[in-house]
This record gives sequence, structure tokens and C-alpha cells, in this order.
Amino acid sequence: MALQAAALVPSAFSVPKEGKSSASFRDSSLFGVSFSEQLKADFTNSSAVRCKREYNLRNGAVRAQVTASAPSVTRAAPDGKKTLRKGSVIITGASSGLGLATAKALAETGKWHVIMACRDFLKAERAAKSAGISKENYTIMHLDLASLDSVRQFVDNFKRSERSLDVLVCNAAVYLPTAKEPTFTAEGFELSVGTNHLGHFLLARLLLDELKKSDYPSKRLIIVGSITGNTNTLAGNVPPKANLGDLRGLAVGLNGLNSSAMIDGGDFDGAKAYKDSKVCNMLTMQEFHRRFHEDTGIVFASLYPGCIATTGLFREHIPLFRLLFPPFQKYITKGYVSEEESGKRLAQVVSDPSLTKSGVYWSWNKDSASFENQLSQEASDAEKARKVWEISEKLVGLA
Ligand code: LMG
Ligand code: NDP
Ligand code: PMR
Repeated sequence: MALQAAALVPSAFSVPKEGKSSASFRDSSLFGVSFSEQLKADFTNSSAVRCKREYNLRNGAVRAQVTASAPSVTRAAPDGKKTLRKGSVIITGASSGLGLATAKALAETGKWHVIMACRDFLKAERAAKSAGISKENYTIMHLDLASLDSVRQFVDNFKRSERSLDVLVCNAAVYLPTAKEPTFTAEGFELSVGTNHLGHFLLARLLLDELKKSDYPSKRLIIVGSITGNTNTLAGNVPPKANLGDLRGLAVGLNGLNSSAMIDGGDFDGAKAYKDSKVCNMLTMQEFHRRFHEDTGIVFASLYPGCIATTGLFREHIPLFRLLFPPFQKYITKGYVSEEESGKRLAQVVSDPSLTKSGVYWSWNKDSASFENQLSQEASDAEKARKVWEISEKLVGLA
């Protein structure tokens, strides 16, 4: 096929390994600053927050503990009028691409404090700096979604910070289209579904109480979906197609040892595993809506932000793909959006007063106007959503 044949052509092109966004990180201050200076700078992160950080430099991980007190929902402005306090939003995977662009868009309004939940603390710090996010508008906390221990640790740390949680954005993802064999999370789940779905499933479940406690007027839980998981679209029909089957692989833990690493029990395919994980993300959002919207008032939403063809998501793809994919999306499918535009879209789902409908999968048209999109049959199958929920609860130790 075209891609495979193309892969045999010796490539004279050089493509940045992680796309445009991370290329700019390389240009950032990192290489001019010593490691210890970098750490010192990291300590001075937020003036609004008292930070007590414990650096755990074993295996390169840096853990942050933050203590702060939650202000009440309104504060009096000098003219006596009450204004809304700053919202507090956790964004997973905010160290690049969509997550970083969203953090920037929200921070720039001055109305949000962004908790960047990232697996690579220093990368996140550099990313925030090079995006120009001001120190008082963000806090970085360590989260590795490929480890359920790390998810639990993150939630404990967040609770200890006594910060209010007003919006949670489950954004992080990995895509492993060229992997021949599956790789696994700390608990032994296939990495794409383990990270993109199961890690977020546990995180969202554990943080639901924090959202319930918030006195913010519009509390939201957003899980990023995608067009490629929806087989009612052209993009969703490019092989391999998403298909969760009867969930037999998920039911036995996706460990690839005594069973398949794929949700449907089939042979491992990294591109399919990613698309399947996005179906799980969209099903999980709807199941949250059915179970909790009425009682809690929390708005649950998913979205397709557009094809952000330059992000780090494609870092594992072959160089020729990374070269051709952005022009293909720009000039042929016209599905391309810049990281900045995608960040504005997700920021709308976080904070726009008109996007308060729950259980919705948002998309944008050519004029960048949002609309409520239709999910594929599988991605809107309520019975499947319930089963994915129940099996996932068992796998992450909630049931
Ligand atoms: C796999 O290949 C990879 O193997 C895997 O590693 C992973 O990356 C995965 O999805 C990710 O993709 C996909 C491969 C298989 O598709 C190709 O990319 C082959 C290219 C085919 C050439 C088409 C020519 C287009 C001209 C563009 C020239 C510019 C070059 C840009 C290249 C950048 C890459 C994007 O594909 C196939 O097996 C055959 C191709 C199938 C096309 C799919 C279209 C299906 C349409 C079905 C319609 C169904 C109706 C749906 C209803 C919709 C209603 C709205
Ligand atoms: P990026 O690769 O730029 O961003 C993904 C983020 O997830 C990175 O910050 C990455 O961290 C983080 N991440 C990966 N694994 C883990 C982990 N184990 N623990 C914590 N964080 C992790 O890709 P995008 O910005 O494109 O992707 C963001 C979201 O958008 C995803 O949900 C994706 O499915 C979705 N999406 C993307 C589209 C696109 O065209 N790009 C289209 C539709 C949806 P690190 O920086 O350390 O690698
Ligand atoms: Mg796709 C309207 C057409 C459209 C859109 C919006 C996307 C989005 N893609 C479209 C069409 C096509 N793509 C066609 C016709 C082809 C065959 C040439 C094609 C191929 C293709 C590949 C090989 N597309 C891809 C890949 C990937 O590896 C990406 C992927 O599947 O990641 C899981 C991808 C994507 N196309 C998109 C989007 C948004 C992606 C990537 C990201 C994602 O879903 O998160």
C-alpha cells in the first residue's frame, strides 16, 4: 500500500521527531540552562500558591506536592460587585499538543488556574514557559497514566493541595501505529488502552467526588475523543477500523499472556488499539452522563478537536507519514487545524457558557462553529458503555 511502499524510499527529508510543538521546546531555554538552575526555577512556579515540593529524582520522576487553600466561588470586586473566582482545571498531558494549547488558551483569559498533570515534569515546565503561560496561572503535578499507582498518588496529592476541582480534562494519549508487538502499562494492560482509557477511567472516577464538592457554577468532566474511532465517518473507515467486539480481550485484562492484548480479543494492531481506546473514551463520557449528570449537575462532554496533524501524537509514525500527513490534511481532506485553534476549541468546552449540554460529543464546522455531532453506532451503544464501565472498574480495582 502507498504508505508501506513509501516507507521503502530512502528519506531525504528530516522531520522533527515530535512534530512542530516539541521542536519549539528544543529551542526553549533548556539547553542554555543547567539542570540545577532548571530545578531552582521550577521551585518558584506560583506566587498564588504555597508550593511544597518533594523531588523524587529516582528514575527521573519528579513529584510535586502543592498546598493551597480554595477560595470561595465569588469574591468582591473593588466596585462591590461579586465576580466569579478563578476556575481550577486539571488537564492531563498538558506538556504538548492539544493539552498545552488548551492550558495556554485558558490561562490567557486570567480566569483559570491550570493544573498540568504530566508524566515528565521538566518537559511540562519548559513547555509552559515556552508557551508563555504566566507562573501564577499554572501548577505542574506529576501523573503517569500508565501506572495506576501513579494515578492514585496524583489524586492523593491533589486532595492534599486543598485546591478546588472545577473541571477535569482527560486529554493525554499515546498512539503506537508502527509497533509490531504490544507494550504494557505498570499493571500489564496494553499501553494504548491502558493509558488512554484505563488510566483516565480511574482518574476520573477518583476525582468525581472532588468535582461534586466544588461550588463552581459550571463543573465539567471532559474526555477527548476522535473522529477515527467513529465508523460513521470517512476517517473512521480507514483501516484498521475501531471495533470493540464482545469485549472478550478487555474482560481478561489485555495482558497478551494468556489472552489477547486487544479489546476484541484479536491480533495486536497498534493503530486499532488507539482507535478502540478512543471509542472507550467516548463511551465512558456517556456512561458518566447517564450515571451522574442528573444528581450532580456535572456536565460530561467529549469532542473531536479537528485533525491537529503536527502534534507529538504521531511521534512513533514513520518519518514520511509525519512529513505528508499535515499537507494531506490541509489541502486534501481540509480537516487540518492548528494546535492553537484546537486549544481554543477545547477551551470552549471547558468554559464557554453556551456549551453546557451534558452527554454531548462536540465538533466544529469549517467556520469553526461548534455543533453537537453524531457518534457511530458502536460509540453510542449504551449497553456496550455499561459493560466497558463494569469491566474497567474491575481492572482498575474499583470493583
Ligand atoms: C494504516 O494504514 C497503517 O498501516 C497503520 O500503521 C496505521 O498508521 C493506520 O489508521 C492508521 O493506517 C492505512 C492505510 C491502509 O491507508 C493509507 O494511508 C494508504 C493510502 C492510500 C492512498 C490513497 C490515496 C490518497 C491520495 C493522497 C495523496 C497524499 C499522500 C498523503 C499520505 C498521508 C497519509 C494519510 O489503507 C487501505 O487499506 C486502503 C485505503 C483505504 C481508504 C479508506 C477509505 C475508506 C472509505 C470507505 C467509505 C465508507 C463510507 C463511510 C460513510 C461515510 C459517510 C460520511
Ligand atoms: P501529543 O502527543 O502532543 O500530546 C499527548 C500528551 O499526552 C503529551 O503531553 C504526553 O506526554 C501525554 N501522555 C502520554 N502518555 C502519558 C502518560 N502515560 N501519562 C501522562 N501523560 C501522558 O498529542 P495530541 O495533543 O495530538 O493529543 C491530545 C489528545 O487529542 C489525545 O487524546 C488524542 O487522542 C486527541 N486527538 C488528537 C488528534 C490529532 O489530530 N492530533 C485528533 C483527535 C483527537 P509527553 O509530553 O510526556 O509525551
Ligand atoms: Mg485520516 C475527511 C477525511 C479525514 C479526516 C478528517 C481524517 C482525520 N482523516 C481523513 C481521511 C483519510 N485519512 C484518508 C482518506 C486516508 C487514506 C489516505 C487517511 C489516512 C490516515 C492515516 C494513515 N488518517 C490517519 C492516519 C493515521 O495514522 C491517523 C490515525 O488514524 O491516528 C489514529 C489518521 C488520522 N486521520 C484523521 C485524524 C484526526 C487522524 C489522527 C488522529 C486521531 O484520530 O486522533
